[in-house]
Amino acid sequence: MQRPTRRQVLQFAAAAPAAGWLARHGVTAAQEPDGAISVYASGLFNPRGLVFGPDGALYVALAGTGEADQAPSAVKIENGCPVTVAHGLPSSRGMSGAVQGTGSVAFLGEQMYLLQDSQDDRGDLLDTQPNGVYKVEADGTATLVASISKWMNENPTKEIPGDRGKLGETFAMLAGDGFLWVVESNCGQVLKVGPDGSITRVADLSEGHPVPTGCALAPNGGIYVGNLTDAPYPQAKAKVVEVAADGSVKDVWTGLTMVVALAVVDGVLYACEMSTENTTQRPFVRPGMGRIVRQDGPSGLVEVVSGLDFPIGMTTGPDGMLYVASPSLGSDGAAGSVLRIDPKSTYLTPPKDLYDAATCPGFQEARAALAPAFATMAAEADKPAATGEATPPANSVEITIKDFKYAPPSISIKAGKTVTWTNLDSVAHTVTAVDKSFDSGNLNQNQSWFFTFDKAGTYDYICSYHPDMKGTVVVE
Ligand SMILES: [Cu+2]
Repeated sequence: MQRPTRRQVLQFAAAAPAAGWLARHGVTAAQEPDGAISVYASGLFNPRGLVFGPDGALYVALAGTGEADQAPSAVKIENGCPVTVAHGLPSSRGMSGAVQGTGSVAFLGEQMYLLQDSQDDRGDLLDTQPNGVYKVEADGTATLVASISKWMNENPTKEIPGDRGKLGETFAMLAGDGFLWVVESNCGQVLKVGPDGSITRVADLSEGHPVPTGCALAPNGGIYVGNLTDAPYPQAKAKVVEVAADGSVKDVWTGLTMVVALAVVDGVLYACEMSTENTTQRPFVRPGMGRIVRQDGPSGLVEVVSGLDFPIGMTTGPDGMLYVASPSLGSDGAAGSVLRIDPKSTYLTPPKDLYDAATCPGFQEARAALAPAFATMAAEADKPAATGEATPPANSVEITIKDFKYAPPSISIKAGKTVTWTNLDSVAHTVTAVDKSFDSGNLNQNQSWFFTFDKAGTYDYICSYHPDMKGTVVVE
């Protein structure tokens, strides 16, 4: 099929800016050009970062099953299916139940490196298998090269987020010229890690908790870095910055949403958005709302493909195609895949039978099990916010939520009293009883929620997004 000219693409963009929307609402999209989107690999346990190795094969980091088992940490794709090349790094469950484990793979020459990204709160791993860079040995075991968890604790960023955990969130890794770039998401920083284990901070991106995520090489020795934003992942508030080799930072692409990965093809930037049009109700994201977009001006974009289920990793192949790993949520099994997508496409949507021919072990079964998990997620995200029309009694006890703290953190009240929490932070929080006896649900900025305590007792509560936020209500 002949490629549309740039003018035709622009005309189509002007005529049908909501093609993704049309597809989601059952309106048939135009015929997809043959080969514009296809399944390159399947049967993956929570695929994350991916890269083509020096042998020309695709390597994929796997977060695993969420259990401390022997699922592979990284695989090589052969004939569309995974072959284990590294194992032994932990897999665990992170915030919102998402599986976390090995997050990225990169090569310096022939040597393979993995970036471990266990759930930030796993302090028990600090001295044994911390987050950081590991070297893959000939027998497939992984040896620690640089503990980024430990280094972060000794070298804090300018701002420390309220949800700071003990390990950090080592989200993405990319091979530079003789060293590895690492993006740490929780505090927000770009690091250089040498094969000798040395760690240097190139840029401190901690201000305002942007949650930097995916990266791609930029011209002149720097990198592009996208950001996720904080919950509830608002529309068009994410961006891509360029971190130059000297550490200076400038915006290069704004107006994006929940960016998790970047790629450059023929000098043009592409962003992978994990989920768009997010809601204000946990888990905020819904399946089928992920997309790949192409830069079109400093704040402009053209949709390459929409309708993806939580895409999380993206790289370019030697063939100039985009390779996209998904889903990042919803499965503990082998439901993960890598799609091969023509970057020159516009307004693609995955055809319904896309996965029918994928036969890697465990894939079809795990994919069938995704449907109910996805349906639950979508229903939760679309539920109306917990805060209703009702107003608390006039003698309610007030607690504010500010700077990731409940103030006052501990109160004593008589049975029958009502407590009202008001979130003054720009990021969302919750008021969630540790024993699950009450839960505010999502509280956006300036939203309030109240609860009447009828029974004596000590009620410990946390923010379910930021479990380090703790409060106590003692009812006498
Ligand atoms: Cu919070």
